[in-house]
Amino acid sequence: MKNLHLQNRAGAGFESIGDWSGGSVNAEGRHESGMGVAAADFDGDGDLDLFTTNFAAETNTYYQNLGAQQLADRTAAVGIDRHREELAWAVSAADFDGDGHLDLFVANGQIYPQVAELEDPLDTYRQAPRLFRGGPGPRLVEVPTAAAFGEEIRMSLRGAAVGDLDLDGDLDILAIDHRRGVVAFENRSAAPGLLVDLRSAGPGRSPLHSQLLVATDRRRLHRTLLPHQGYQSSHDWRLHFALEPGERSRRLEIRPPESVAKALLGLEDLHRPSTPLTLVIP
Ligand SMILES: [Ca+2]
Ligand SMILES: [Ca+2]
Ligand SMILES: [Ca+2]
Ligand SMILES: [Ca+2]
Repeated sequence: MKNLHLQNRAGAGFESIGDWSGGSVNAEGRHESGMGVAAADFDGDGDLDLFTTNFAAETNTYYQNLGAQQLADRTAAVGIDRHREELAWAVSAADFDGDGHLDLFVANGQIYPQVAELEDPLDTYRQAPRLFRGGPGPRLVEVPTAAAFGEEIRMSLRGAAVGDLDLDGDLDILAIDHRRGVVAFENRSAAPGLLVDLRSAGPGRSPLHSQLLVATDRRRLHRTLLPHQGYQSSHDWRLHFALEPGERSRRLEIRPPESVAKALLGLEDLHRPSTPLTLVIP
């Protein structure tokens, strides 16, 4: 079934644009069986790119946002065109190892326990979750399961929420296993970042969809407050930033969704592990 890419016509409803935006099919022109979706500025140009998870026998798909409502399937270019046999659900693009580059977490698990009777080593009910590490280039490099999760785990995961559970500045994961219930993955990367807690001044207003930009001496990092994504999950509302070694932050800028107004804040050094920074949007 094709993905729906809907453009908001600002009070005039939504227009389905996936047939010409490129978002309704993959690079092979095929419709996929979408399960979850994550939006983040993966390529660092300021707009939101998309990761979709798909059913067994399909890849997960990365759509790079080219601007002008055009999406390009760059799945193979970023290196996630593997593990087609896995059935994926939740997905999150976040900087789990705190090196300044977005990584990717994918929760996997079959829906049919009967696949165990097939005795096919590739088609199993319990499957490994996957963690891919981002870098300065576009490639995502898979972290071996035992290195990523401490052991060769196999689960049947569904939803997953990402947030700093233990308040040490790095992002942990709470996932739902279909049989075992909640599973917590504590992040032990020991590379904390800064968490920014956006609040709105006054009742009836929300910081949702606000964008935070951190300008450093090397680049510009964008994070958008979109906590409701992945698969049936809601993440930590605090936005997480981490920088490369030696990188220095220069400025933090808030872009509320409903206006072009900007709030500027000078920021000396995001490398300081600190309590979350609370910012109130005027
Ligand atoms: Ca982008
Ligand atoms: Ca990273
Ligand atoms: Ca943590
Ligand atoms: Ca930790």
